Amino acid sequence: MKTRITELLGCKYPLIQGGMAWIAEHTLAAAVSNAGGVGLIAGGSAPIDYLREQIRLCKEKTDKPFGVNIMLMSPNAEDLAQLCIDEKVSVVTTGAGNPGKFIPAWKEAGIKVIPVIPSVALAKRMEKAGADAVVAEGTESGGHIGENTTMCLVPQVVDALEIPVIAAGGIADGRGIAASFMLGAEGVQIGTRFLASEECQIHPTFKELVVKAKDTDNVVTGRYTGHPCRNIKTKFAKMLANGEKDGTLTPEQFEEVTLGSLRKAVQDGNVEEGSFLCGLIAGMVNDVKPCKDIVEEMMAEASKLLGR
Ligand code: TUI
Repeated sequence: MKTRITELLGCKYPLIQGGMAWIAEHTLAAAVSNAGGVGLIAGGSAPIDYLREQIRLCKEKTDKPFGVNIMLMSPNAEDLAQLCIDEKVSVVTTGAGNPGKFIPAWKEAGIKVIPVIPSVALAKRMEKAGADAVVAEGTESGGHIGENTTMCLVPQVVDALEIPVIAAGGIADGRGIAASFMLGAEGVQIGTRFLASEECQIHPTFKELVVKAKDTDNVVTGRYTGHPCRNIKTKFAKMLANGEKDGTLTPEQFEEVTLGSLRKAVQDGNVEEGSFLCGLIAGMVNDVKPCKDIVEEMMAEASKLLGR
């Protein structure tokens, strides 16, 4: 499956892994890259020394291209952006903001730049700013989300841009990949499916929640803070959603009780106080497998459906 994305990134398959904050570390990134996609290490709000080590460990595990996701709301974003240049990372994706001010330096360093965007307007700005491609991310995605759906957003972004578009949000098998190609995408970004991979280092309780989730076991919290996040519907997430709805939790209280909740989910599997960020497609993810099997099975299914 050759597209402008495989050409741009030098990978076998037009598939990149989601840059999941607190979750995507070098073991997962290297496994996805070794499987023929492009793995990503999440910068999140990590200290610079942690990310440097993760990049170096990833280089030891794979000679294939891999990247880093910069979460632009992080207070460390500037330092992490420079680290990607110093460590000669192949590709950077960005989330939760406008990466415009970093793009010239990344391009100068030969890094491929792929902003994740939730709207046509931002996609156009990113193309003008020199992005190599964009990820058009629908609201089906896990974590911090926009309002538009993958089905509606992807073709509109494809129509508006010259650069290639990667579809994201609600894709977890070959059917989703084939559908994305029908919408005009030339690649896919996949996060939730890789939560239930052997190489993903999240707490076993997190994996169990993903595998057991039904189609309705999912909820968006924090719309009123300006940072809506999609989660697995645990008791904690339901408490947040209800508190937001009935006004018993102020936005300030919301910020307070969710502080550190990503770490509590990922590292401790703490269902009482953790935020288990996860996409809407978890209902379709029913087993834990090696990344190689996940990637090969979904690409084979997509190829068959697309008649390639
Ligand atoms: O970034 C994501 N997903 C994320 S980031 C994250 S960590 C986090 N933790 C607490 C609060 C918020 C985030 C967890 N999941 N996906 C890509 C994405 N980017 N979704 C939406 C956006 C986005 C939103 C606004 C991109 C740009 C943007 O621009 C606003 C502007 O400046 O014009």
